[in-house]
Amino acid sequence: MARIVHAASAQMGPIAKSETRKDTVRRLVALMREAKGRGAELVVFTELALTTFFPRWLIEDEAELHRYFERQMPGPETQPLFDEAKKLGIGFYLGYAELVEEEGRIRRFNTSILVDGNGAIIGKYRKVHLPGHSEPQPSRVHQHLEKRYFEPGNYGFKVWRGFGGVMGMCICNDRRWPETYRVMGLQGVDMIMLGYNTPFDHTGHPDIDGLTSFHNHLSMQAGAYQNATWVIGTAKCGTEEGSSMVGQSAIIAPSGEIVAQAVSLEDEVITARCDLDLGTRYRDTIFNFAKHREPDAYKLIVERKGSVPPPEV
Ligand code: ING
Repeated sequence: MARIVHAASAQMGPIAKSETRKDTVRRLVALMREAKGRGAELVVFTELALTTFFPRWLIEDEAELHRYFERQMPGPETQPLFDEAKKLGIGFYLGYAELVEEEGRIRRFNTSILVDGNGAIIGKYRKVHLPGHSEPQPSRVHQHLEKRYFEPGNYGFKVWRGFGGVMGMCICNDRRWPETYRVMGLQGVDMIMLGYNTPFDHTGHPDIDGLTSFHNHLSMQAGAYQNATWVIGTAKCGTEEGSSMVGQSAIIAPSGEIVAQAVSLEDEVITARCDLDLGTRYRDTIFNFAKHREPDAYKLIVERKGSVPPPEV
């Protein structure tokens, strides 16, 4: 029997610094209801979906910084989203800033969860690839201080059974790294969900930043095709506190084709009928890892993180 998932991506327009959790949860509930009304059983929200993208600022007061974080999930302010999901019978991916006490210390992660149609959390992921800097950069109009506010994720890239298939998660910058998709691809993932906050001025090099939209879809389409998986990427977009961020939320098939794409820079729901067995057909042919990959040929002796010895001439 065909494994069909009716999925939605719920793009968010700007979240102002002044918006409360109540405000953002209200927007998320409205998007969830629209997704359900259009037949979706799963809706993918974005990265850090409960607040403005605060890593654009240097925040030196710890109490102020921690106001952007969730100490419980669900907590009193996010419980209405879980309640609505259970009432509607729809699952969701949600990105948020996580503050926990683990191993005897306060730890902060850029986190996402996967919640099933009964409102139960079935998966949790912590962002591995943190872009930007840990110290403010004098030359930048907007900072990008994820390395200052979050630790790299310590869960790796896992997959979970749900919605009739094998589900995976990542967050924003993770989508630019082939390893993200491959580690889940080697686990037989059928659908990878992710949210992103992607400013147009990240590097400060106009020739690179001018390709932000192209690189956004290139990363997700390549990851989908090369690992025979659906990819759903949901933006937080528009001009948020002066920072202009790319939209283009998309639902991408294992063929690499974009089957649905947002056209605004506001809250917008897009949907698609995702046949998970399309991925199976690619995994049985072109990307039959067991038949065609040569792991022994890929072994590199990497002496230090990120460095590869020069080729022997
Ligand atoms: N944001 C951006 C992202 O990876 C970025 C950072 C923007 C990197 C543009 C490269 C180019 O989409 C987050 N939050 O990771």
